[in-house]
Amino acid sequence: MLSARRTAIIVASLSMALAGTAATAQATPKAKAGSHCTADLSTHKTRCYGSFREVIAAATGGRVTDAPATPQQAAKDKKFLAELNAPANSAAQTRTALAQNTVVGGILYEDWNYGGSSLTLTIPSACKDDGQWDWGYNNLDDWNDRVSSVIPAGNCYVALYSDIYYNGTQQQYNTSTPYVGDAMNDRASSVKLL
Ligand SMILES: [Ca+2]
Ligand SMILES: [Ca+2]
Repeated sequence: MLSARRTAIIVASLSMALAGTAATAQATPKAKAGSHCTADLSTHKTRCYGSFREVIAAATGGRVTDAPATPQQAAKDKKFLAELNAPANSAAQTRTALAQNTVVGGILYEDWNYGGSSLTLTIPSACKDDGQWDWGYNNLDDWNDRVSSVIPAGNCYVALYSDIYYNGTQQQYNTSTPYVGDAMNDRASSVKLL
């Protein structure tokens, strides 16, 4: 039988091995390519799913379950985009949306032309046309300096900022944008929906 001390050494070696793996992953920016996650803008919690379709099903509270298989297809699919932006079609869905933040406010993509990993921003209710900003994500954390394309949704415009807490240069995107432009590409550190 292993002594407690021997077990501790094995655990320590394993942790070191895992730490080594993490360091390698960090050194390789493409390690996370293809991950599809949601970020809840009122709690700042993120959650990742096996596919873009699963992200959209979760992000809409089960309202949109037939999203195109890839974000690239989704970006060009006008029927899907209309469905994504449609208001909840029953009072029960409206309540679910409010309880679970199941309105999509926008989608951020790692690569140009809606490629690579995606981050779907969820909000409790659609943006209002009042000239004020509605929702924000003051620190993109894992998504810092990665965004290359965006799709605004939920009656929101997406404003990207080059620094956290809405500092630095700012650019606003009012429609699906396959390339955020040289000035903002791989620079966004915070985002507002307005
Ligand atoms: Ca990028
Ligand atoms: Ca930045």
